[in-house]
Amino acid sequence: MAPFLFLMLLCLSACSTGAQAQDAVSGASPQASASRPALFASAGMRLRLEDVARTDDVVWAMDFLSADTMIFTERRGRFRLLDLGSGKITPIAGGPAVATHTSGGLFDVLVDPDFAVNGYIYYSYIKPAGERSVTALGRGRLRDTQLTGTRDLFVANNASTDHAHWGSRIAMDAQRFLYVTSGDRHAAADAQSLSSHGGKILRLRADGRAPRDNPFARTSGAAAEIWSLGHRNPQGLAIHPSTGQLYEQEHGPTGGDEINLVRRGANYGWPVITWGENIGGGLMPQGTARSGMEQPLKYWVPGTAPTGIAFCSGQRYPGWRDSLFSATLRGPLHRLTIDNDRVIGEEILLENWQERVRDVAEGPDGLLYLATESGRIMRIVPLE
Ligand SMILES: [Ca+2]
Repeated sequence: MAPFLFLMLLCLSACSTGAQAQDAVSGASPQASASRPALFASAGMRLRLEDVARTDDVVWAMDFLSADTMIFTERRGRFRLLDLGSGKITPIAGGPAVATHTSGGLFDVLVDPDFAVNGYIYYSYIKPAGERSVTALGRGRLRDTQLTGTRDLFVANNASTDHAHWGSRIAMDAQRFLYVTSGDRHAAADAQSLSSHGGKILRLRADGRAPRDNPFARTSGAAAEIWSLGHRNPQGLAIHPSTGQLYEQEHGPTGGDEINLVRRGANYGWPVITWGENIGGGLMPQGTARSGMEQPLKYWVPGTAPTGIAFCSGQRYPGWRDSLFSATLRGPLHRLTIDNDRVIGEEILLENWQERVRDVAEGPDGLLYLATESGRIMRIVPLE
C-alpha cells in the first residue's frame, strides 16, 4: 500500500475512534439508503433487510405492545406507536419533560410483561436539573395514544454538567425486578464508588424501590440500588432467554468496548482496568486485569461504538437460535454465538451498510428489528 494511502486510512480510523464515534449522534447520511444491502446470507439462511417505517429523529429504542404494534422512542423526547403491518406511525401524547443533548434525550422504553392488565410502560431519559442533567427512570400508563400518570421511579444521584455517558437501558427479569444502566458522566472514579449511581447497573423493584437483597443494601454509605459496578457507559442490556442471565454492552474509552455477563455485586473494572487504547495506539497504562475485577465476555479493539443488544429466539431464523445481536454505530450489526454464557463466535452482518444502528429487538413475530440514527426502522426477513 502506498504510504500516503496508509496514512490517510490511519487518519480516518483514528478520527472515527475519537469523540464523535463514542456516543454522539449524527444526522442521516444521504448515501445511507443507496448502500443498503437488501439481500444477504448468514448461518445457511438467505435474508432480506426490509423497510418498515421512517421518522425524522434518532430512534433510540423499541419494544412491543402486541403482536402488531411497536412502541419506540425518539431522542428529542417523543414516544410513538408503529403498526408493523402498515408501517403507520402514530404519536403518543404525554410523557416526561426531557432534556436533549447531542448524545441523548429520551432513551429506552420497556413494556411491562403484564401490560394488557396494568398498562405500564417504563422509560429512561435525561432529567433536567438546572444547569445539570441526570439519568432517570419513569413509569406511566399507556391507554390508546395517551400516556398518563407518569412519575419518576428512580433518579440517579450523579447529576452533572457533563452532558454525556448517561447509559441507559432497562430490562425486567422473570421476578419483575428492573435493571437500569447508568453511565459515568465522564466522572470515571464514580464507577468504583459505592456511594454514586454513576457507572453502575442498578436493580429496582417495579415500583422503583431498592430490593432488600441487593448486594450493597446493608453496606454503610452505599447506594442500595447498586447491582454491579465498574461500568463506563452501558448502552445495551438483555436477559438470556434460556439461562435468565443478564448481559450488558458498554463503550470503552478508545476501543475496549465490552460485552459483560452481569453478576450480583461484581466489579467490571472501569476505570481501574480496560482493554481500551491510548489515542495513537498502545494499551492504556492501568492494565487489563486485576484480582477481584471481572473480565468481559468479549471486547473490541478498535471499538465498534456499541449500542443496544438483543437475544434471538431462533423462532424465525433456525441458524440464529440464542445468538446475541450487538448493534453498533460503526458495524452495524454483530452476531455473537453464545454457549454456556460464553461468547464462542462472532459474525459481522450488513458490513457495507452505512447506518448507525441504535437498537436491535426481537418482535413478537420472531423477526429482528433494527432502529437507526437516521430514523429508519427495519426488519430482517428470512427468504424461504
Ligand atoms: Ca470492564
